[in-house]
Amino acid sequence: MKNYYQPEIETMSREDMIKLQNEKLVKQVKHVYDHVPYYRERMDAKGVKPEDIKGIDDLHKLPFLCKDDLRDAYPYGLLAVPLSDCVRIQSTSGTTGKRVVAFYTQHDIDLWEECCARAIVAAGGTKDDVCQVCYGYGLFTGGPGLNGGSHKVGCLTLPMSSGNTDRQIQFMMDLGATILCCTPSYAAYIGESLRDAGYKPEDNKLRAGIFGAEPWTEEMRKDIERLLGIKAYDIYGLTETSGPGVSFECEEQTGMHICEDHFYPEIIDPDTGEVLPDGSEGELVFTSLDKEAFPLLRYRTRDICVLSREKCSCGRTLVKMSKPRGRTDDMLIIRGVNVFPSQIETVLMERGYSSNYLIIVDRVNNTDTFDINVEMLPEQFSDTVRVITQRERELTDALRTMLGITAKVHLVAPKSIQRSEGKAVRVLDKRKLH
Ligand code: DLL
Repeated sequence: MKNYYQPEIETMSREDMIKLQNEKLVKQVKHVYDHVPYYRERMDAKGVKPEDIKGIDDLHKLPFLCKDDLRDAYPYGLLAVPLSDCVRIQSTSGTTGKRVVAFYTQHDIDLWEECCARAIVAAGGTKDDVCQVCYGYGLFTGGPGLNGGSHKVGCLTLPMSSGNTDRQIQFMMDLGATILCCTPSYAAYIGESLRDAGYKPEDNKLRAGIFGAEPWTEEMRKDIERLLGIKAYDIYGLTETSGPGVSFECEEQTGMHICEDHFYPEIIDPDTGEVLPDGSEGELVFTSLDKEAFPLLRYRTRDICVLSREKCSCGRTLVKMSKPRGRTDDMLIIRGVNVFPSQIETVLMERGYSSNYLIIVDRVNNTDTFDINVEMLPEQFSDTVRVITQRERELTDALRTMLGITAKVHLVAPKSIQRSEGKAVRVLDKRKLH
C-alpha cells in the first residue's frame, strides 16, 4: 500500500497537472503584476502584459528574478499583499550581508507545511510516528517547516531545534523518536554520538530521516543509514520559495519529486538564460504558482541540477530533480548555513585587514570544519601573542554576528598567503561533494 499525503495531486496525470499549472500561473502573474510595482516595471520593460501569459508555454516571455533583485527590493519591495495580511517572516543570508526576508500569509504557511507533510509521508510517516525535528528553529526555515509538516501528518512532534546533542539523544531514546529531521551532517554527528555513548543502531526506534539544506553524497547517506539503522531521505528547498519541501525523496531514492503544483521548475543555461530540455544539466529556476505574500516569477536558484520525468515506482507523477550538483555562484553551505565569501570580506575590510585571506572548508567525520586564514598587516605582525589572540577573538565574534556560525580565525604573517596571477583563490573547499 503506497502512502501519499495528497494522492490527488501527487499522482495526477500529466495532462491534469499542466491544466492546473496553466490556470494557477495565469492568476499568479496577474496578482504579481497588479500588486508589485517592481515586477510590473520589469514586465513593462520587456513589453509583456499579464494577458500575454496564457499558460506555462508562455513562461519564457517573463523576465528572470535573481538574488540581487531580492536585495534591491529589501525588505518590502516584492510584497504582493498588505503587510496586515502577513503572519510570518523567515530569513536567510544574502550576498552582501543584507538578508533575504520572505513573507507568508496563513495560506502560504499552509501550502508550505503541506509540502513538508508530503515529504514526511513519502518517508513512511503517519500519525503514529514520533518526529524529532532538529533543524534550527527561528528565522531558518528548516525547523518551522518540518515542524508544521509533522503537525499536519499528525505525528507527535519533538521541536528540538539544533544543538545540545546530549539532550537530543535523551529525548530520542526516552520518547522513542521514529523519524529524525535535521541536516545530514548533524544526523551523522548524532549517529556518532549515539555510538560513542554505547548505543547500537538497533537500540533506537528511528526508521527514517529527512535530511537536507546542504549538499551530501551517496556515501554519506550510506554512513548515516548504517549509523542510525534507518532509511535516509533527501529534502530540498530554499527560503525564497518558502523553505524545505519544494522537493522531496520517495522510497526509490533516485531524485526528489518537485511539488510542481506549487513551484514550476525550469532548467536554463546559466550563461545565456536559454531554457533547456528535460535531462539537461543547468540552473534550476522556480516560478511559484499560488503564493500570496511573496510570489516569485522565474527565480534563479543558482543550484545546478537535472530534471527527469521518468516513471517512478512510487507512483508519484511529480517531476524529479537530481541532488543539486553545485552552484553557479560562490555561496558555500557550511554546517547548513549559507555563507558568501563577500560577507567575510566585508567584515575583514571593515576592520582594516587586507583582502589577502583564505577560507578553508573541509568535512571531518561528517562535520564541516571552517577555518579562515587572514593576513596581518606588517604593523600588526609585531604585536605580542596576547594581542594577536585578542584580535583573532574579535574577528571571530564579528564574523559570527555576520554569518551566524563560528569560524576558526587564524591571523597569519604578512605575505604568507599565496598571491594569484589570475583570479584570486579565496576558497579552498576540500569536501568534494559533487
Ligand atoms: O536550506 C531550506 C531547507 C531547510 C531545505 C531544511 C531542506 C531542509 P536556505 O537556507 O535558503 O534554505 O538555503 C537554500 O540550500 O539553494 C541549495 O543550494 C541548498 N540546499 C537545500 N536543500 C538541499 C539539498 C534551506 N537537499 C539552499 N541538497 C539551496 C543540496 C540543498 N543542497
